[in-house]
Amino acid sequence: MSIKGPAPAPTQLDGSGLRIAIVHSRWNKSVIDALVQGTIASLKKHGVKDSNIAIQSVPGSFELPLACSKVIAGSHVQAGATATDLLGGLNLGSSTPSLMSPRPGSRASTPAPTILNMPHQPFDAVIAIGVLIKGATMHFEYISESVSHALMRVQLDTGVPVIFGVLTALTDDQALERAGLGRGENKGHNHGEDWGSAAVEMASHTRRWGEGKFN
Ligand code: RBF
Repeated sequence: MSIKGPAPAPTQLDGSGLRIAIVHSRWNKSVIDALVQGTIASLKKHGVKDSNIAIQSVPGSFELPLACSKVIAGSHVQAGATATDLLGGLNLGSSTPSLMSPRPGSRASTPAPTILNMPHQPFDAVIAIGVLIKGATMHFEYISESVSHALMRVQLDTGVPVIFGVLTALTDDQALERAGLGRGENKGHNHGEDWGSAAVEMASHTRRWGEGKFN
């Protein structure tokens, strides 16, 4: 029996109001696919709606930090644009274009039901998923170190939790076991499940703490 692994969160996790992005690399894809599936299952188990989960991919782990940073920034732009569209879609007075008489080519010409289906909330957390397997080159060390530092920087710079879903494995077997795909008797544990719950917990904490609530 191992003593490793996270204890359950002290309070019930509720992801029903959260919007979460998963950004994953495509190196070592069979392991990545299992981790992404484990993460999605965990997010849904904690109440995150399908429509509030966005998935993006990049070539390798080295690309993850920039991608996370851009995805966070872009979701703020998207939320702002949707809010503007919603306001533009309302008939606020004679000088304001209404849905019945939109300016040609303006955002206000978008039908209201479409606008209402658009995401209007920036991401509450981003989960970065990659699999680095030590090979014969120094790449493993360089990439592992720079990616972990850079992902930490993204979350501290943006204030949006970035969940560290980057496996650093010495062998293929280690990577497989950490995705629940072990080839031996021990299938291992899919760490994606922990990353999904960590995202919901950290997103909820960050919101609450941001509002000055500590109970
Ligand atoms: N990316 C990974 O996500 N996992 C790896 O195990 C991995 N190993 C690499 C080994 C070498 C020798 C090189 C050149 C790249 C490797 N990459 C790996 C890709 C890297 O993260 C990145 O996508 C590319 O270097 C392009 O910037």
